[in-house]
Amino acid sequence: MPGLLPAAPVALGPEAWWLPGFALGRAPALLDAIAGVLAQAPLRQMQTPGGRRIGVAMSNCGALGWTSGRDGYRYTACDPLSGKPWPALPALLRALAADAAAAAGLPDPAPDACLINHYLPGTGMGLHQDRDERDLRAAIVSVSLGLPAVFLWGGLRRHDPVQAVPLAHGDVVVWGGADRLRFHGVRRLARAAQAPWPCRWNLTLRRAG
Ligand code: MD6
Ligand code: FE
Repeated sequence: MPGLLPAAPVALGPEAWWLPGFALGRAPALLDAIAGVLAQAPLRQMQTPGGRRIGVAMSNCGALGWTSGRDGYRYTACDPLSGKPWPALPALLRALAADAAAAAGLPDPAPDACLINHYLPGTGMGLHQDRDERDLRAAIVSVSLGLPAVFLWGGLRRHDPVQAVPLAHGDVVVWGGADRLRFHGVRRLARAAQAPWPCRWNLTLRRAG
């Protein structure tokens, strides 16, 4: 029956892979893990350094968490809302990062940070590079759950052509090495979607420190 088994990996670059359905079997446990994290570090809307509110709501788990505010983008050991350390990185997420990197032929990134992004219909994320991490070669593992979204996959320069990648529930994208600084974003989620999900979750696992 087509559609039930994960499709074959799709190369997005020499060291970047789209792994359709890779996390499908772990999705219920991943959603439980997200709920556990958010009970300690709730979703919040951050501001850009320029003072605009980011539409996607965020939280973190792991030794370091990514934050944005008037003072810039940074990784912090504590949640600025509570003053307490971010919730621990669930073992399930560490294992998923190692397994997905292996499937992509890349070394285990041994993540110490997981950014949780929550998208409602009508929200998206502009083209950007992930460059706030100390080691810009360790791979990033990105997990999509819930509503589908079009991932915009660009090049190393902002105005390079962009490829549209239709990410579905359970898909994983892994990139490192030569592709680590590729521009990417998420097209605004459709409002119509009579999908079984109210929202989209994206987990990006990184080695930040
Ligand atoms: C998202 N992801 O898929 C947004 N960044 O919702 C990212 O910005 C991202 O998926 C770095 C690596 C993987 C990603
Ligand atoms: Fe990113």
